[in-house]
Amino acid sequence: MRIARRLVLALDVTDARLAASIAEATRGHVDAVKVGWPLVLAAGLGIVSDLSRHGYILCDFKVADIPNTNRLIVEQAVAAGAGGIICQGFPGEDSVRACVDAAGRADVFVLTEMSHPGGVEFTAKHAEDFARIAMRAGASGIIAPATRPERVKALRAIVGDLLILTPGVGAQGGSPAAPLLAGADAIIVGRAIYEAERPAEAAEGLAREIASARRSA
Ligand code: OMP
Repeated sequence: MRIARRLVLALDVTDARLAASIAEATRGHVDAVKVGWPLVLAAGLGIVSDLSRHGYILCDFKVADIPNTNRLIVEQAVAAGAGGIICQGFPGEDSVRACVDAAGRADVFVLTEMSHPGGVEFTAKHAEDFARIAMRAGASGIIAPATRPERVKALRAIVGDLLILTPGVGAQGGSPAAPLLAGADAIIVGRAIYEAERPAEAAEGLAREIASARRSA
């Protein structure tokens, strides 16, 4: 993933046409569009192929199975046009490595600590281990919580120059600037953009906040 705008759109809408129009309207403001189960279950995997003609698609399938099944899932996502895939770290290093091997030139991002309140119950306790697995398995990056910038900082110390993408901005209460100042490469934003009356303006507003965070860094 090429980071320039430091913003990833989480396109969690369940209407293919709406998805296409929001992706198109916000294209100039985002580095990638994250497509997950809500949209793929509603519109089919073909939506990944359609959207990938216009930019980088990060398939958020939170792949979390035995190595062979992970491989099969990642192969399907890459064949559909995914530029990157999100997997879980908890199934272990062999499962993450299977994703990386199957991804080929596509990126694999390992989810570490989740951004929602329940993320502290289990994922926080093992987030550092998941980050180390990402390093050892050759992943491109990790997902870390924008809602807890201090955790982004701690995870940055582990992953060196791997990419860190941080969801939890806006609807989940995180600010755009804090995770970036803590060491994240980009923020992942869903509802604050796709539920806005004018998604392009919402993305533009975030871009401005990102730029001012950069200036104050
Ligand atoms: P909003 O809360 O609407 O901005 O969406 C956040 C997006 O990031 C959703 O697609 C979530 O599934 C995803 N996400 C989290 O919110 N928290 C996490 O810990 C991990 C993810 C993710 O893997 O992308």
